[in-house]
Amino acid sequence: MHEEQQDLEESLGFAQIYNGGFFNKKVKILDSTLREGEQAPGIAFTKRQRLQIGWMLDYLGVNSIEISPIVSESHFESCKELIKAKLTATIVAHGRALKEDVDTALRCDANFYAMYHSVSDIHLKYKLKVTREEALQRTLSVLDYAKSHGLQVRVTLEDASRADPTYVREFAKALYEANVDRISVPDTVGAMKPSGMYRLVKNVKEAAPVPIDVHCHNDLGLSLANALAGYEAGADQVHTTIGGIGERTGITDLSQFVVALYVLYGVKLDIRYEMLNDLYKLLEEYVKYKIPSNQPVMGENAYKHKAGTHIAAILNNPMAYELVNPEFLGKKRKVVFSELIGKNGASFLLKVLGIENDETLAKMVAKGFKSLQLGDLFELELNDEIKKRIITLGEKE
Ligand code: HCA
Ligand code: CU
Repeated sequence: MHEEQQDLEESLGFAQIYNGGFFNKKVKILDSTLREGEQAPGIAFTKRQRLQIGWMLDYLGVNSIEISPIVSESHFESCKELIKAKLTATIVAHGRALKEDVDTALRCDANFYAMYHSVSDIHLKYKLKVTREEALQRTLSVLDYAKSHGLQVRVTLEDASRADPTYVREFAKALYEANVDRISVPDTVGAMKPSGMYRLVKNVKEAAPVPIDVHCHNDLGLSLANALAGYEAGADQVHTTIGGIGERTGITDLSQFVVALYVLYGVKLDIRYEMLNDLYKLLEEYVKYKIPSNQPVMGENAYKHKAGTHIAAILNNPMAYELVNPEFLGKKRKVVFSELIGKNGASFLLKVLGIENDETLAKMVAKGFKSLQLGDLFELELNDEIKKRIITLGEKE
């Protein structure tokens, strides 16, 4: 067994038994920061920023980068430039099921077009004002148009999660028979439980044996769980954005998905995990949007340890309170000194400062921290340099 995988098994312990072990099936990542991400309120990229994000995503190793050339002239040019850059990732031009949008994608020199058409009755009735039959015919005719112009085509069954399952099957089957290359199964308003997402993907897969994408919105905070359920059901590609940004509360977060896949499923993708931190910092710089500190995986607090008992344990083995080594993601482990420091934390601090100490002194310092009542006082990065300064560790609490 691979050494890293063994570490993972140790960090998961018996959780593996409840989780059912590793899955070991790779999956592709389509990042939609430049399309779905820009639909997030308050977020707009410049052309230079779109290119920079595209390059970084490509270097990170995502399989596809989605962008919509139909939004504006600036988006059109960004899409065209990204295609011209000949990145390793496929540039997916996203647009409506309209011939004019296919023409726009062609003018960008796109090879891959992703078009969306609603399939739920609520959308057909109130958004598009068409019947189910018209919706299908319209989509098939644009699919045919796009294919006849040499494009590879993905069709998104928008609002699939709220649509009639029988109609979804018919729609998917017709697309398959018309040679669609991929079908995207979105949970457009975040209406799925993980078990529901699993069944939805199975439903589409049974009707159309083509590669399936899943695109999960986070309206109830389930976008990661639902993307993983879709993956378990056999989806071949998952949509993500940096920071999970997107329309309303966004979609599955890129870092959370790839890290959950690694930790819980033992699946290491061909991506540069250690670059994730830089990528997230880049987003924060461009959008003046702070990744919330308690956000899983990339939040600032994710690898900070504060309670005295926790500090004592991680000094012996960080896995006691961490599933993943922060360095793996380009992040740092930190210790927070506060009134919760406890005698082990106090002893550690004294040693870092070069002060030999015994239990009495450590207890006095811990008491001093407690009586200050000033909350968090400072943080220290727990790196090898700091560790070297410590001679002995971890007296009993
Ligand atoms: C949208 C709809 C979409 C499309 C997803 C996809 C959704 O905002 O235009 O093409 O895979 O959530 O249904 O983002
Ligand atoms: Cu969406």
